[in-house]
Amino acid sequence: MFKKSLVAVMAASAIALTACGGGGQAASSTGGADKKIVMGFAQVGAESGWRSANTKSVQESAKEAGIDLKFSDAQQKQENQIKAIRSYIQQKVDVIAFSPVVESGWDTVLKEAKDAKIPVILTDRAVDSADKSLYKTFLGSDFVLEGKKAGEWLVGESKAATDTVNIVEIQGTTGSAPANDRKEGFEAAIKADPKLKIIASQSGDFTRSGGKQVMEAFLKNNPDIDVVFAHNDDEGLGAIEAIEAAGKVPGKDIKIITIDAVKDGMTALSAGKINYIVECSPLLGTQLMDLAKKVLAGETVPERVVTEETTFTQEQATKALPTRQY
Ligand code: GZL
Repeated sequence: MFKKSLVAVMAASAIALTACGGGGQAASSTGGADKKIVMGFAQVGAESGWRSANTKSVQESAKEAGIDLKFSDAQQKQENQIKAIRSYIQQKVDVIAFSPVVESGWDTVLKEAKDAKIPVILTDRAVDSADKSLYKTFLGSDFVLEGKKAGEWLVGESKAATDTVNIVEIQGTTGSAPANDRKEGFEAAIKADPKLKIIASQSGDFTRSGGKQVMEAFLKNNPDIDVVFAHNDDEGLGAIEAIEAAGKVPGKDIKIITIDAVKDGMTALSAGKINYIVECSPLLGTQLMDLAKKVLAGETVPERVVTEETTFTQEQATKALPTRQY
């Protein structure tokens, strides 16, 4: 009886060890030769169509790459992301990847990962840590360029205007890299035309409800709005609801520029309710898994990997919609 139960206990603990993944330590039944990479991924939340598409891309790519993915949703709270990263460190995963909800406040937990010899990959959003050794690479869009593209389109559209063009800005999550950088790029671009004026700017937290609430307030306090610059499609879609409720025609009475190019945004663009969308691709999963494998194989990876993306007018959106992946 005793002998049997001892064997059972030993077998169980071997399975537990393998399942935990390793940070390189856990043994596998074949001595590590075919040990699956274990990745801990701390996602921002599920705040927008973009985020859902990004989560799908990460999860599907992990499966295709044969990587065991541990996934957490922080409901857009930094403390939840930090908790998740700490739990991945305790579980001794092989690699940690995350999209920092805001730019600041990461040095301590990233140092803990470094001390535990677990490499970290930033995906989608950046951190403002001065110590670049805290992460292996940052894979994501150039948000300043995205804001610049949005501003440049408006400069082109406003050439014939004689009066001031009143712009309201619905910003993304306060303190996030996309919100900071898109604002910077847009403001730099519209400097080219002194007629273009941002008369109000407030965060809609990258959500549709946030965009609607902010736009309702803008409409109440500013009788003469010409343009909305929304930091993502979801805020722009919320703004459309508020504009229509106020009896105005979105895309005509008030022009709308957004960033992302998710299906719902592209549908509104194709219908003429949005006037221009700057693409921000959420399909980062395949590149993320490739980078993780390279990092764990000890290969050098670029400090920065910028994702490819384009822009869409109404006509281009109508053409692109049928084959859009997200
Ligand atoms: C940008 C990403 C932003 C999207 C939003 O890479 O972080 O967060 O633009 C999303 O839709 O919520």
